[in-house]
Amino acid sequence: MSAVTMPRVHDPYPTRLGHAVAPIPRSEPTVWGGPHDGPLSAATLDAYAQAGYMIRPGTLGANWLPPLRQELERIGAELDRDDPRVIHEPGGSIRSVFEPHLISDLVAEVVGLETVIPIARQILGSEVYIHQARINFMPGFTGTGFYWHSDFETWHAEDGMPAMRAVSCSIALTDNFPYNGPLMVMPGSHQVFYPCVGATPDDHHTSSLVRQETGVPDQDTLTKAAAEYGIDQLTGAAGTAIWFDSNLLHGSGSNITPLPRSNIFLVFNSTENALADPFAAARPRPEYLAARSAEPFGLHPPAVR
Ligand code: 6CS
Ligand code: FE
Repeated sequence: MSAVTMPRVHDPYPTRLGHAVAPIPRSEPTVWGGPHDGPLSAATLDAYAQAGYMIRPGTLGANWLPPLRQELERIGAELDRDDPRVIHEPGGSIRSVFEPHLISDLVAEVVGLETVIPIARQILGSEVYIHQARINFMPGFTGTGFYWHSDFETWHAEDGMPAMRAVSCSIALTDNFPYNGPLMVMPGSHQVFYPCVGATPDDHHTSSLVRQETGVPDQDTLTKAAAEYGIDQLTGAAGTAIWFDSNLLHGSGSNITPLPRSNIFLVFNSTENALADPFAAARPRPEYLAARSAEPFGLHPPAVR
């Protein structure tokens, strides 16, 4: 038999196209587990499935915050300026650091907390692994936001994530006020996939993590989505987690206040949703942006030394 590449049978979520395509209804559930699979009640799971997000204050107790803030500063200071895992703001300050859970034991401990991993497993109804982790530092005065996007659109197109079976957990390390660039979401928008126009540029990830221009819905689409779903602004004290579906439309504005806004951002994917070849990019992104081994997190505790 000759070695031909078989075309993909059918992509339910086409994107990065040459022309506009109408929105596509989601074909899989938002919540995959039930009330007996973890700490969340049926009512909480229902509310999450409806809105596509939920807010969990006290995910990190107050005792965690000072050591974690210190750890973040240490990580930021210790990593090389040209380490690819470090993303800078246009003005030069650090915007994000990827793979913090592999750099810091303390951050790895956060992933395994009882207020974190059982929720990821319950929502996704399976074992889970970290698809992507980052620390976002939004400095005061100069922090820039993230334009409206669905994470799943990027993970599907550029990382080859097959289904919407991933959930993000953003844990605030500083207070989120309405005025320091907090997350904004369109509740309910996770039920629709918005195909985006424009092919993925080569090495897109070197620019998209500072300013995403490919893989974002056009203004007309966003106007209609905002009219249909409205916009919620998510504020809360340090230690609060925001859980949101991989396909929820979200973004944030800039932060010109003196108050920085930093968070630990963990993306859990189901071990049953392992990455394939990218659906709309020439090659997969690096491992620090999209882990390609779907080993369940925490099933094999490290051997006692
Ligand atoms: O690249 C990522 O994986 C994430 N970051 C951006 C700016 N957009 C897509 C996704 O949320
Ligand atoms: Fe995002």
